[in-house]
Amino acid sequence: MSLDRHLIGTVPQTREAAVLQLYLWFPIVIDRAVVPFLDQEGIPFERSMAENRLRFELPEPQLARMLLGLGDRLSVEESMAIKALRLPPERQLAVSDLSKVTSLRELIVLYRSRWLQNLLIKRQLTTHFQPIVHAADPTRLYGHEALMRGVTEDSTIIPPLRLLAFARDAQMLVQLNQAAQQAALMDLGRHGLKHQVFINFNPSEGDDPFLSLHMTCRMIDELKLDARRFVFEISELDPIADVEAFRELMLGFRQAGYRFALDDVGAGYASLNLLHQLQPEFIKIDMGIVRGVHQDAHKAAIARHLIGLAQDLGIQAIAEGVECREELAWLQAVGVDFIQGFLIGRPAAPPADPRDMQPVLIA
Ligand code: G
Ligand code: MN
Repeated sequence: MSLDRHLIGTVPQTREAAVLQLYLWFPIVIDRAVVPFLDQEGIPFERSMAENRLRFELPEPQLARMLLGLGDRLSVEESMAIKALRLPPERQLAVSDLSKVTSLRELIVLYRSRWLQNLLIKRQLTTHFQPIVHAADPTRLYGHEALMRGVTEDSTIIPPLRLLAFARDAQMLVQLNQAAQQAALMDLGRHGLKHQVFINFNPSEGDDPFLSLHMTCRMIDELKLDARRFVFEISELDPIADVEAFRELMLGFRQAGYRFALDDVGAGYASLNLLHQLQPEFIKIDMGIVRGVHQDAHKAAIARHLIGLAQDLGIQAIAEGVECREELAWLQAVGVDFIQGFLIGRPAAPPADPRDMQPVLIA
């Protein structure tokens, strides 16, 4: 498939010696978080107190695991302050090597990119689907939100935030999102889902915000799926560079039958502007406002006004993160259109059927 070639074509090939030496120099004292981690993981190292330096001689896979672990434990600032040098095994450190010293941060980014490239090449992405139901009858399914997950060889599920953080570091957001959207379309068929599909889409990735969307729509065409089933969720957590251009591009997709939702409304800073600028077909009210809405006068006022605003503008409102019956009852009374949340079903593959929830929802 053409999309595959695009994906793999962008992955640089690398070849490394089996064992590498690594030097790490610490700015003042060797970070107290680092040594306990190395001990706990049983990673051998040689320590020079005089130079505030650690030296490792590790097989590359172990080196990679260590660098990923350090990446999780150190802040960006900390890893930038630590100097790093990789050398072939048994090579003595020479003055000429000093020009090759980088920061530990650079090495972490390099190994994070490799890890992510490997995941994409092996297609270790899967999709969990979370039901979105009609508020007036929560046993009636309206559609599903497709949520990306990584899945490693030993079936460990990797949360999307980790994948996105690695992809941002590696400047691979476009590839990751495209692969996730591709996986979502395949998984949709695998589970025989027939309703609406909400797909997350991040407009601030890469140079062309619509590149991955174009690819996804081409695949929807190729799979002979109905464009009117698809809603693209625009996250407003990252600012959109050129809203005017963005809105014009949306037009083409709308003419083909696609619809848009503004995601996380209430959590960002520009949602009200984006409402009139982008005129989405749906808003998704952020779970920060929804959770406990029945017992918090401020959240209640905000939610009521957002839902009223949506109604005035002819936009359908989806409440996200509904976890208890009291929240559901409050939202039904105020007239929200759709409900999503753990009360109805967690993201899962295959997704829970809301008809099985009847006793909980009606009691
Ligand atoms: O921002 P976005 O709408 O894409 O967020 C969806 C995320 O919210 C998913 O990762 C999902 O696991 C999580 N989520 C969905 N429903 C609930 C809920 O009822 N409670 C909590 N705490 N998280 C939820
Ligand atoms: Mn979303």
